[in-house]
Amino acid sequence: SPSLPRRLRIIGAASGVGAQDHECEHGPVAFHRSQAWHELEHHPLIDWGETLYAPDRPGLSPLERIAQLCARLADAVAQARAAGEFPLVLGGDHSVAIGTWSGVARTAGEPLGLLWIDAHMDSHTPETTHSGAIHGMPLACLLGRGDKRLLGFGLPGRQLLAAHTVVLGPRSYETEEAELLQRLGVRVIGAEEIAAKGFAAAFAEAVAIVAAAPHGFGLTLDLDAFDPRLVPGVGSPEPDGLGTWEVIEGLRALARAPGLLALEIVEYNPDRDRGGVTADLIADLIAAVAPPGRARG
Ligand code: NNH
Ligand code: MN
Ligand code: MN
Ligand code: MN
Repeated sequence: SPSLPRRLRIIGAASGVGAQDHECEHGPVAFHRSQAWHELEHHPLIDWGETLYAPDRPGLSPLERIAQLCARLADAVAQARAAGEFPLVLGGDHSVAIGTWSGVARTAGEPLGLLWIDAHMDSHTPETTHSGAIHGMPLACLLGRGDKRLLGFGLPGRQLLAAHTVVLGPRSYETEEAELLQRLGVRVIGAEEIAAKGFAAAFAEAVAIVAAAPHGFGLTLDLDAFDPRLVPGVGSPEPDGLGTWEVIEGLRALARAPGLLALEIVEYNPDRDRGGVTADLIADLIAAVAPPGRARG
């Protein structure tokens, strides 16, 4: 049965410095100004909490800027949960996941399950990355592997239970990150497996694994998981990918799971959006997890 309606608090995390091009830093503000948000903002149980920015002081490295943003994001997420609200983080490049899930794990008091939907695996360490981009590393950080400056915002050690973490949808990755996930026992359901068994079956299998985590679980959705012909406004488009309707339907079902603690949607790049279709999708995804509420007026 559905858990009690909780207010959904959107927290923008306007970072682009974790990616090779920085355009995703405009994602949260562009969405906040979009027609799609304008139609959603009257929902009585959805509020825009705040938008956090990576500090811009000269002399800070990308990693230091991300570390400072993630520290503040972890606190903002923890505050939302302490206030009884359901945090929904909107990025920004995917490095912000380090802050989001550190904050959620801290309030849960134990490592979490996490469903990571992405065209990529985001499981490099500074030793294995080919690009140097920190948005290619956040899942490794949350599993306790990576630069120490990115590991201190949540629980000591790790924020996730590898046995209750699933990467769904990857179709572009490097062998080192695939090997790390395999070593740690993370289930990866790649694009080929999804094509073979169908999205609904793959999603159900992923949810069964993450929702079995004893202290709750989350979902992080990298918009590049979708087919860029349908969802062009992303930081790193990759050919092919998921359909939109199947994922919206999946989220509707997921929102009823009692253990779902937070949601994150990342890598929105408004500069590549066409006619606001990606902003429309973000609004549909938010509406899919929002508690039913009568619109005012
Ligand atoms: N694996 C690549 C890297 O390390 C791509 C990461 N890009 C993403 N991740 N958009 O979701 O840079
Ligand atoms: Mn509102
Ligand atoms: Mn990603
Ligand atoms: Mn990605």
